[in-house]
Amino acid sequence: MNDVRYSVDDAVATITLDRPEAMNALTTRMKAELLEALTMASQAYAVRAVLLTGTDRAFCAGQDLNEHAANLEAGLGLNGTVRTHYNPIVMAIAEMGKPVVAAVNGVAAGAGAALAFACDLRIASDRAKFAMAFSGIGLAPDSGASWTLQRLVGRARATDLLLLGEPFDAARALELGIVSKVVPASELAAEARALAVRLAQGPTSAYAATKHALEFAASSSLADALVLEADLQDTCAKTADHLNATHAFLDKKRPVFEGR
Ligand code: T3D
Repeated sequence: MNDVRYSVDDAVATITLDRPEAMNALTTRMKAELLEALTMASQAYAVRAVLLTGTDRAFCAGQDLNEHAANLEAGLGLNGTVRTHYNPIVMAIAEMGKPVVAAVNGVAAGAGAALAFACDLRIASDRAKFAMAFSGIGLAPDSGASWTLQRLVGRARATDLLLLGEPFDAARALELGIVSKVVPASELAAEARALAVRLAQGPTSAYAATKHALEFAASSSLADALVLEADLQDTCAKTADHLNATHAFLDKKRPVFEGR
């Protein structure tokens, strides 16, 4: 991989968008590499949490507009990238049976912001900035932003942010509930890593079930959500992690989760 870095340590797969000269804006190659990295993280048994971040002063500036303009001029339109790249990337994050943490180190714009929204948890540097840049270039939201943002902040605020496209800083993102924590820039990498390691030491199957339940319940009736919860709970109840943690509680010990 050239523009995306992938490494695994302490059961955490760290995926770093690494094209700082263009604020980690997404080219076709980079999107293919990001999808490859997410697929590797998803399939690796040894990986139990994922950390997504960017190099230098940006998290991700969204679609690379130089490549985009070249496609438009060549009469290729979007060249199929929403269906071929963005949608599978977002689904890979959503369907990852492991928690995904976004460490938003700087600007997150357009599809870059949507990538952060697709993650399970977001922790931001005090230098982070979000820009729903789609309307600014005459596009509608993609990469799931129409789905995720209104679930994070409510429909009225999502409409405001997406139609007006006003950038907002990390403090505002915290107020809106988009990020769960804002830390000084110098502390972001360590804080985000500590969070990811904590999740990697958790009950991986229960986390996968929790993600599944939340996603399903977001667009289903209470009755249907209850049915799925019962099924997922049956699955969790059969895991060694559940049995061991139950005994650990009764023995007044700290549970050790092995992810199985
Ligand atoms: O195929 C499709 O397009 C469909 C999919 C679309 C999904 C999308 O993501 S649409 C939204 C695309 N992204 C944007 O519209 C964001 C454009 N960038 C900005 O609004 C601003 O650059 C930022 C808010 C991200 C950062 O502002 P600022 O003031 O901190 O930095 P800057 O000076 O504007 O940018 C720094 C450099 O990064 C600059 O290059 P230079 O002049 O130093 O050579 C700038 O051109 C470059 N850059 C920033 N964003 C992009 C980019 N280069 C290519 N593509 C970008 N998206």
